[in-house]
Formats: sequence, C-alpha cells, structure tokens
Amino acid sequence: MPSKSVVISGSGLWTPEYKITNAELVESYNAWADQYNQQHQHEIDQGELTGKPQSSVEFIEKASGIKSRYVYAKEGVLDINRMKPRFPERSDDELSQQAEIALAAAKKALKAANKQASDIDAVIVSCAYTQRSYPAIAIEVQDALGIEGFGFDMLVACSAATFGLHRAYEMVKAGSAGAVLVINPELVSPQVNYCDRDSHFIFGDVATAMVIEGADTATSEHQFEVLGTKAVTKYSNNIRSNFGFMSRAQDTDPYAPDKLFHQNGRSVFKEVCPMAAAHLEAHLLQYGFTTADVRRWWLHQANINMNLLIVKKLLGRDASADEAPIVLDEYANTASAGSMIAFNLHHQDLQSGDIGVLCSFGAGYSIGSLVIKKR
Ligand code: CO8
Repeated sequence: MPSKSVVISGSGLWTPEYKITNAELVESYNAWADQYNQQHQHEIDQGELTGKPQSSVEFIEKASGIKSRYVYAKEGVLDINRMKPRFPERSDDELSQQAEIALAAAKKALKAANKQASDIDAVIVSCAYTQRSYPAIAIEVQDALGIEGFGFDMLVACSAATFGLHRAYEMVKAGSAGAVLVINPELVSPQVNYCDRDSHFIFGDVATAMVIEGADTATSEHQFEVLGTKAVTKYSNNIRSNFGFMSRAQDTDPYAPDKLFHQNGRSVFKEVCPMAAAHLEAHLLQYGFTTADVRRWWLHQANINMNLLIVKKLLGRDASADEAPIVLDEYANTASAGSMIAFNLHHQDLQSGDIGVLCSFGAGYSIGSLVIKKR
C-alpha cells in the first residue's frame, strides 16, 4: 500500500493586545536598578552585593535584533515595584488563560484548514510551559471546542512546536488520527526575570496552531505536504529553569533567579548554530535536496544574528528576508512559536512544488525540523 501523504492544511496566529517596546522596558528596568542600588548602597559598598547594571536599547537591538514584544498582561511588567506581569487567578470553572489563547489560535487554524471540530481526532498542546500539570491544557481546549478523541500536553521548550508537529505527522501517517490540531500557547512572560539585565528583553507571549491531516481529506487553499520530520536532543545546562513541582518541597525561595529562565547566551549561540546548520543539511539530504532547493526557511526566532549565521552557513551567502523571514524584531523570542509565526505570516505566496523548512532550536538542547512542499 502506498504511504499516506500528510499535509499542514491550516495555521493560526493569535497576537496579544499589548506591546512593550525596548525603550519602555529599558526605562523601567533602569529605574528599578537605580532603586535597588540606592536601597542596597551599603551592602554594595561593603562588597556583599553586586550593584545592578544599566540596560540599553542599543545593546538589545544590536545583540538580538529584538525591537519589541507582545505580552498577555502589560500591567505589572513595567511597574518597578512589581517587575512581573499580573495574572489574576481564575476559578476552576473558568477557562484558564493558557487555554484561552490556545483557543484563539486554534479557531484560526481550523478556519484556515476548512475544518470543523468534528473533523479533529486529537489535540496536542506543545509549548515551553503549561500553567498547571493537570488536567492537561489540551483536554481543556478539546472540551471547549467540542472535539471527540483525545488530547495531551508536551513540553520541549523551544522545540515544542516542531516536536508536536512531528507527533501529529506520525499519528496521521500511522492512521491513529485522521486530523490533529497542534497548538503552541507560549505564555512565557510569567517566567521572565524582568530584574535580570541580560535576559529581561528576550521573550514575548503569543499562540500559534496548525492542523495536520491526510492529503486525502484536505480541502483548504494553502496545503503543504510534510515530506518528513527530524528531531535531535543533546543535554545542556546552558538554558535552564529550576522551577517545578518540587519547588514547594525544597524549602528554597520559589522566586529565586534560578527558578526563572536563565541562560549562558553566548555559549548557546556558539554551540547551537553549528548544530542547527548540520541538522538541516542532513535532513534535506534525506530527500535528495540541497540547501539551494529550499525556497523558504521558517527558522526559530531567538536572535537575528543566529538566523543570519545559520542561513549563511547553509547557503554560503547571505539570505534575503524573503528567503528567511525575521519576525523576532516585532515578536521577540516566543519560545517554540517563533518559526510558526514566521510560517503564519509568510507562506501564502509560495508556488506549487516550492520546498520550505520549518526549524526550531533551543533549550535541551533540542532541534526539530520539518521539510514541507507546497501542493
Ligand atoms: N544592556 C546592556 N548591556 C548588556 C545587556 C543589556 N540588556 N545584557 C548584557 N549586556 C552586556 C553583558 O553584560 C556583556 O558585558 P561585558 O562584556 O562587560 O561582560 C556584554 O553586554 C555582552 O554580553 P553577552 O556576551 O551576553 O552578549 P551577546 O552578544 O552574547 O548577546 C544574547 C546576548 C542576545 C542573549 C545572545 O547571546 C543570544 O541571543 N544568544 C542565543 C541565546 C538563545 O538562543 N537562547 C535560546 C533561549 S530560548 C529557549 O531555549 C526557550 C526556553 C523556554 C522559554 C523561556 C521563557 C521565559
């Protein structure tokens, strides 16, 4: 029996209402740092504490390419007496914030895919964090949409979205699901340490979603055949958060900096770029393609210099914005959703037969890719 063709038949993007520019973020961080240094002047003078350094808009733009980010809740982030977003706790009977944004993206993906809830057999919520362990956010979304079948959450930090698509592809290929909804509600702002000069600018919130199904059932306008998926992980402590279900029992400060996102950014940059380039080259080779055959690269969006370097390594020349679109200037790093945002905003112009690559890389380390072909 010929192997079943699997397609991405629709995608959706939900962008939060609130935007924070670098200038706003730097102004509040610097005011907080001044206040901290004044309040701890004596300990800093005694060498017991280190003074907080100033942040700068110029550094952020040059080092990362990020100019702004969207957040679910702006209130609190810029308040120098709070330095974290404010999320009112919701009752068990209310929709959770993460399910709310997942739903918003999912509805757009279903519409683009020309699908009803009754056409979907499985829901995967794949992202860097879920706001609780259980019941799964995916099952909450499944219930809200009225989908039969099953749902589950999966966490793979920056590669959650591509790893989620990988699972969905395999499920459709194997016949265990006819159509799968993969959603990436990246609600990351609660885990950002807005008091850390080196990382306060990196992240933004967003939600993306895709419908994966067999080519035989797909009816949407823009369909991409998934030629294959490839995933790799290699353990590294260079990007880490120690917050977890054990935190309460460990009798340590649950708000300590190590319980939030922290990284050795320079090492990540140096180690991940060659890994990602080699991974992509090997993946393309599996189908007899070279990098020159790729019409569009929807790459992970963590740092513009990383993307430029990786594509230059692959192509042996600079890539144009049309070949490898950048969205992190506006959205910042949105954990696993970056390449999905790029796809959402830049796929409708591709012609039948064009080859594209979706790729993520980040904490774990983890790298995930899909080679796809416009139908
Ligand atoms: N303003 C001014 N100066 C600064 C600032 C700032 N905001 N930050 C750092 N500096 C200073 C440093 O202190 C340093 O000073 P000195 O030379 O005196 O020591 C100097 O600038 C240079 O610092 P770096 O070497 O750290 O600067 P880089 O050029 O390496 O840029 C970056 C820093 C932008 C962080 C860069 O290293 C980078 O982007 N690396 C890649 C990181 C990456 O891709 N990480 C992936 C993380 S995302 C992920 O995996 C998902 C995790 C799950 C989501 C978590 C959500 C919360």
